[in-house]
Amino acid sequence: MEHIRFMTLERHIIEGERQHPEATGELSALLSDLALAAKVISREVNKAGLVDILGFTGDENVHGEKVKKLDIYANDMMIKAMDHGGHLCAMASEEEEDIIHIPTQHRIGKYIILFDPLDGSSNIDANISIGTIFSIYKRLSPDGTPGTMEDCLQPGINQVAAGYVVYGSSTILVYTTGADHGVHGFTLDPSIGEFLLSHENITTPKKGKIYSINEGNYLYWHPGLKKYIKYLQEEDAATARPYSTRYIGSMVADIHRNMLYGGIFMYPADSRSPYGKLRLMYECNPMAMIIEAAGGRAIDGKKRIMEIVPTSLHQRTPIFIGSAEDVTIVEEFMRKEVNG
Ligand code: P6P
Repeated sequence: MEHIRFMTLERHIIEGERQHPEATGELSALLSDLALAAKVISREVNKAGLVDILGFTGDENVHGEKVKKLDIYANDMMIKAMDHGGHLCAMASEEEEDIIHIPTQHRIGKYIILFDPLDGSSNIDANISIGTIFSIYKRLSPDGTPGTMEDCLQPGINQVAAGYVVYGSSTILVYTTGADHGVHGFTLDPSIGEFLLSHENITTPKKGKIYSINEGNYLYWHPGLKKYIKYLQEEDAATARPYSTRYIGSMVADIHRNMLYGGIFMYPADSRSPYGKLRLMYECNPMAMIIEAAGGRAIDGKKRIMEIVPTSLHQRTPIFIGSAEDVTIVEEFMRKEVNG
């Protein structure tokens, strides 16, 4: 009988920690606290249609966007699950203007976490997959002191861990602690409340046949991008064209699918939004760490997402992310067009 590995997320984290001789167990404990938040958020997301937490709160978040109750709930759960574990010196959230300090009664740790508690929340009422995205760094400021904005504003190459949770037909948590330790996916079994290893060592195909972009913005795109999309729509069996277009409007779900099947997700800059829409620190950097660890690429159109030196917590960046060859082709289309 095939030996089924009953590997829980907690055991996987601890076994992964053993591969890091310098590990103190703090990162493992932090990831476990995160998993608890994901379980609680998953429970609420999966019953959102039944409980009166749908609909707009009437409030607006720091970006002036209408906020759904589940956004606030997810944000509160993330903070409550991690603010007392003693592993963090501060946090930052898409839902909060400034950094979130650790309450004075709790021990201050050596990590920083930045997160989007519920990305894609405009899809909640239509029961479309949404997600949580997180990015973890080691602090730069002296141990024992409150975390600082400088601790948060580190380039993506400094991340020590990154991951996301997709609340879809099932709840899957995907994380990496770096390319040399791979990307692993865990599916929540709600009957036992455990995330079980379901996708070990995820590697993304070098080239795919799917492209994901909001074509409604076509008029405003860079000319090289227009040419690239038309190129994907031409017929050429040797290069698997025409590609299929798949766009859920939920970054985590779109990128998760493309990482497994192959393909490219794009949220470009355009003439109306010079920096695109997606946030560098808690959307693009963590997704970039994961896709690179899975063998893919993530650029802003010119350079690696993870090499962008951040200047503000909520800054946006264009992003082209997915199968390495597909990202390289669109990069070439845009370079040629600029240089003529
Ligand atoms: P558009 C969801 O609101 C989100 O932040 C991402 O999850 C998603 O990829 C993107 O915005 C969709 O934006 O402009 O295509 O609706």
